[in-house]
Amino acid sequence: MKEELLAPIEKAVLVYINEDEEEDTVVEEELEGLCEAAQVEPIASIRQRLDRPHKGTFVGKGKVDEIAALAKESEADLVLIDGEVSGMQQRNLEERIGMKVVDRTQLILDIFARRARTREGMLQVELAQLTYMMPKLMSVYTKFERQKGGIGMRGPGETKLESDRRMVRDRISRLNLEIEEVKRVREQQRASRRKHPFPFATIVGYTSAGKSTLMNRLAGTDLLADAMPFATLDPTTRKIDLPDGYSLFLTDTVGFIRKLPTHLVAAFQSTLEEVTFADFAIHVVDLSAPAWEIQRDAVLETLETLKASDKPILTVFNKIDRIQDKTLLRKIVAEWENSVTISAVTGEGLEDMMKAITKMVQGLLKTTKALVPYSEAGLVQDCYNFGRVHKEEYRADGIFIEAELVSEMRQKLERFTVEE
Ligand SMILES: Nc1nc2c(ncn2[C@@H]2O[C@H](COP(=O)(O)OP(=O)(O)OP(=O)(O)O)[C@@H](O)[C@H]2O)c(=O)[nH]1
Ligand SMILES: [Mg+2]
Repeated sequence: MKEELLAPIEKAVLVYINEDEEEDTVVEEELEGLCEAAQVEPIASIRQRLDRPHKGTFVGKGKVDEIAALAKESEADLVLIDGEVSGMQQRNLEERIGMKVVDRTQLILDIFARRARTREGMLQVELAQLTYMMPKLMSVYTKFERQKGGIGMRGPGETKLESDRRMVRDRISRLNLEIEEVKRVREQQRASRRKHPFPFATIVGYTSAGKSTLMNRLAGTDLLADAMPFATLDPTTRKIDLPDGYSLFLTDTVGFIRKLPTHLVAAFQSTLEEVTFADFAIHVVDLSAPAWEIQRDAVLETLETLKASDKPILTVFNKIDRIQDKTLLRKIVAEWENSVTISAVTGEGLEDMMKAITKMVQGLLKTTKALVPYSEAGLVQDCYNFGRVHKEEYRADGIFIEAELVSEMRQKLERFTVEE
């Protein structure tokens, strides 16, 4: 954290390119939030409505001159383009503007680089940065990139960006191998969690929706909850207790954003796909965000990309302490299947949410009756640990047990099940 505070704040001219005027506020607020998280200070902005980027310079030629003038006049350190700029476009822009040019993808990668704490996180960030820089490295070696680091150049990959293409390619394949290894460990962890036949859920949602705040409330954790985007990068899993003796393993993980850069999705596959292994998802939506519908849909689209859209979803509309019009809440819950409204901060609505989660868990459990031999008494203990026991009787021919269990645990008991 310390070096972050010491890092110089870079001043930027922001270039907006969204076509739809109605999205202006959303797009502006989002880019400003990303800037804050990357310690970039927006000092001026300019806009061009682009239905598609210009081949050579991304924005139109006249606009490039305007940007150059504005950047010079405002004494900016860099120009930040709210889109994905190709290597050639970036080089052309930098030459004509006479300043470092960074795009939205680089900005997001930079934030991820700042946030990465675990080895897996760092490996994934470096892979994303290198695969993104690779085509650019080919010819894009401009004097600005050679000069110094800063936004778009930070992170574990920083020094490597100076090396030649072949070295970068070698590094990418080595990273892929290392990530494979980390992935294997993660899969083993998942498998061993599966040995504890618990229901699993993952909290998903747009960045800053309140996922970690909710996790802290439910699991008593002390995870960083912060207004800045991408406060959470690495997943955390905890067991939580639900009403009536049910329980659940819950994971808090990285947030999503509109147009999540494809390089990030590819590199962060193993973090992002945490949700694909869950029994169901808890989708947290920040109802106080003016663009909550756009955010909700962006999350649903990302779930589709991750092939997790067929999971059962409990939608949790959060931050209702900021909503004056309470009739709106009832309307939303009525319209949106399997949803609740809460405030993770005040605790309002949490009881209903717990009931809704318990119902999701109950949906995963089935009641099983079994007569377990005394030699296998450990299985009975498992029923207590991982399920909900209704009845236990010590009989001459074994322990009779009646319990609500997830399918993995039911399979373990299959040999001994009885009809009664
Ligand atoms: N008013 C209000 N603020 C909330 C509520 N829940 C979360 N917040 C605030 O929203 C901001 C983001 O919360 P986080 O819990 O970090 O959100 P997140 O979804 O984990 O975000 P990332 O990990 O960055 O993707 C913080 O400033 C929280 O204090 C709520 O119910 N009401
Ligand atoms: Mg978080």
